[in-house]
Amino acid sequence: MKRVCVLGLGYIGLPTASIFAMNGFKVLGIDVKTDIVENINNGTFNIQEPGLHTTVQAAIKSGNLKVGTSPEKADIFIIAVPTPFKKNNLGNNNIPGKSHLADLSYVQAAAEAIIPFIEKGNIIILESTSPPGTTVNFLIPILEKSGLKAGLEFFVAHCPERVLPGNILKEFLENDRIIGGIDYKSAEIAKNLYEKIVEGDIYLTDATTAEMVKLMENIYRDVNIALSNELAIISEKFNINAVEVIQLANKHPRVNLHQPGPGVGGHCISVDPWFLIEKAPELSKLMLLGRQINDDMPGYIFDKTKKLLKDIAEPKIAILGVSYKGNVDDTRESPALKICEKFREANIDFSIFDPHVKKFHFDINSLNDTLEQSDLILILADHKEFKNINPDKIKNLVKTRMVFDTKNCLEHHIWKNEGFTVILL
Ligand code: SAJ
Repeated sequence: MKRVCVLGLGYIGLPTASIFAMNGFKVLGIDVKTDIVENINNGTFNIQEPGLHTTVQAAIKSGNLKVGTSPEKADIFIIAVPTPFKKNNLGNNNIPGKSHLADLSYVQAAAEAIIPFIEKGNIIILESTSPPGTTVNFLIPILEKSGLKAGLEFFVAHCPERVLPGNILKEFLENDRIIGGIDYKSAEIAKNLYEKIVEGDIYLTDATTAEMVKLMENIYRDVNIALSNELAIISEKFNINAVEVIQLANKHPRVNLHQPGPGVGGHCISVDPWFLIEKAPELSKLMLLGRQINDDMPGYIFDKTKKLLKDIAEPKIAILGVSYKGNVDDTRESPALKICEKFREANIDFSIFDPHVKKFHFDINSLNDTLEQSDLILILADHKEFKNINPDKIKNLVKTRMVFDTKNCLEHHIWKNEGFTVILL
């Protein structure tokens, strides 16, 4: 039975470890945080992801998944730690390539932790999204401190994760995978491993190309969301509905405009473009502009909200949804946080309801408390629960019947029938 050691038990590492365990591998999952390990062992970990609790419990029950804080010898090491960015505070925030820098400290720590355990024939796989060149120029030198030679005595590949938060378990199995080896043999070994689990097709390439592929997938989305956000802002000038423009333009067989929104959040799409901008600042003009447009959206929502409320004395805003997108509890890089901070700075009263988020920088209240005496309902995440809010039931709770649906997720005709003014992006 092959032994797998997974480093990092977060959104990617924990499902990965559990799925390998459920497929007959002997898995040791490692996290540096003892509370994470304890919570996994007693079933109280707080990652909200459909099916994950059941899968983790079954994996532990099978005896194939153990979790702990220090690595052991294994045949396969999978590094699935976060690669966030660090904001540069040297005062040069506006210089492309200097403002946001990839933080590879978790990759470094994970790689250093396994040095004493690397043996001949092992394969080490980096799943974490990384700037181009990381596997070859950053990871290998650390691993070779083991005294063994990469490509000769042990093997290394980059297999970027591609799963969508909210649908991780399904996409883990079904999505095609890109495997970039530091050489052909490394790629082949990694492929033999993943094809035991993944139902999608597996494509082989070199490690740096695989890193670039992963970044471009998310950059493609970021730039296209920026395009639709720009369309939303331009549409306001012409007094037309951007959502309708998008729906109609997408009837063209080769057009796929994305959806505008209050900004791009999460730990992937709003972060990964910076990894490429950092490495090629003078060559990544469109990517940088896309990032800036999306990062400016919270400010636009704030300004537009203020305009909507300009005739109301001491208005109260009811904010619905503060996670970075619908049906997840994750608030990392959430545009809602920036919007709330702007309301606080401007001394505008607001209350928040979010059925998924337990912990946030501002208080989360009940739906009724949030809506009571409010002058504007501001939708910032498209949670499924919001579609079930019956405007007839809440119309007498609010003070002003006005809803700004930045995610275009309500049945607007029903709200209009109950006397609400509906504003879209
Ligand atoms: N968003 C829009 N308009 C859209 C689509 C999304 O404003 O048309 C916003 C969302 O509200 C959210 C952000 O963009 O704030 C990102 O959401 P998302 O659902 O597009 O993506 P993530 O960040 O949850 O997951 C992405 C996925 N990448 C792609 O779809 C190319 C996922 O497959 C990756 O595995 C993941 O990043 C990752 O870990 O890199």
